[in-house]
Amino acid sequence: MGKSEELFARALERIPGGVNSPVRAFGSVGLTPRFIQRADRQRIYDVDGRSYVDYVGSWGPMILGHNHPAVLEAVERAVKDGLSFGAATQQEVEMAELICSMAPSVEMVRMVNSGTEAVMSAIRAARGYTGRDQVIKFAGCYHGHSDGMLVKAGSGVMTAGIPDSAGVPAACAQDTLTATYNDLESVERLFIEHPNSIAALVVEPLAANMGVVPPKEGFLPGLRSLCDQYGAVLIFDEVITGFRLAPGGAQERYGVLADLTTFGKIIGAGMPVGAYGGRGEIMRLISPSGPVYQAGTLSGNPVAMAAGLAQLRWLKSHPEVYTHLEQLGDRLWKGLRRAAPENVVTEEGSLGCMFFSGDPVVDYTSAKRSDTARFARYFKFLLEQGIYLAPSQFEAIFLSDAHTEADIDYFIQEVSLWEEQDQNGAPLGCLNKTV
Ligand code: HOZ
Repeated sequence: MGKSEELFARALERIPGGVNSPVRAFGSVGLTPRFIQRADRQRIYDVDGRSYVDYVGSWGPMILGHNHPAVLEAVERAVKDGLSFGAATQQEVEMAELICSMAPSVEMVRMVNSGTEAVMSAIRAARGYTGRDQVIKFAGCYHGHSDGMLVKAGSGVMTAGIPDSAGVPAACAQDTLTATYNDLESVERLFIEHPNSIAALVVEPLAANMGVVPPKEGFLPGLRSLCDQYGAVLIFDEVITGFRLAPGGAQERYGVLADLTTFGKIIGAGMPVGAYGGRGEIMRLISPSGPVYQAGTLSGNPVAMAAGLAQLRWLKSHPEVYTHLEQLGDRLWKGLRRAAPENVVTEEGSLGCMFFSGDPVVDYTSAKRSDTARFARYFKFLLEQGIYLAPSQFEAIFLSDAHTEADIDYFIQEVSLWEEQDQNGAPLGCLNKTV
């Protein structure tokens, strides 16, 4: 038994499911999790001495790779000044100014501690602004684990095949209306049925929690018009796409502006951070300037702000990072299509994924058609060859500026090898190879 297995056995005794977040459990791929000891640039290292090229990047925030010198240096400096004050700081003002300068529709912003908190708070702001209760979300989009958002959610709940979480009061779930991603008619129907009671429509502008599902042409502008027509607040959940698809996120890339936007871990460069922001008219309703209450002792934590400021400043002043991410993405997505032509590769910039189904993937229903047993075999093979993907069909491959063309070519080569073996029903490669 390796050290990871030993730790997992111990963890199962004291932590539900042995993990602190379900997608880490490797349950859907029939394995036990690798316990990670350290990371550097594009690689992570487990407690058994194995190393992997990391395509999870802490689920997105490590866009510059692990241990970027500018981020590390900023954190080291901040730590010496104290870990938390629960008081106003200069860094959080600078962070708010920086976010507003990068995210096109954000005039004011409030820091929180996670993407879940950001979405929960943005929805409360939208309800306070409109005086309405109902919210539209899309099947397969994931907006964290607050009560109202656990309806046909993506990510871990989709991986576990849980359509609606236990423990969510019916009263909370009944204010959540579910539409079909990439299907404007399904949205319009809901607005027609509930013309005066929808406070907000929340959407991942590029869905990245049911695998990666890009918006069809016209979908996001259509959502913008419907929200304007019916007086609902358009919330873009950019926890995954923010500062990644472009310096101004999906809104810059697709040219559609939201009223409110939620951000997550990428702002903290790996530290626990989230934020929500948008039009001043709505954000001024947040306490203490308005009646919508939302608070947090650790919000705007100085060490997290130092890390995030360093990362966002780097991204803002180094546009070549985005060029590199596009080039790496282009190379990988094209290569995967060549290596496994009968599958579907969906992608946008530095985010993508492979579905094991021949049909186009445009929404929750088509995403769920993927052969997850095949995904599990692909995942296991790649893990054994030192390539670390998210252990679920319904998560994205995240590229970072620290990845190299050689990493990408290795990935493609191994997928080619796996594909050949899997098609021929041959045994998988050697177990536990250290790369
Ligand atoms: N759900 C997020 C990724 N799609 C974060 C991973 C997690 O839940 O731990």
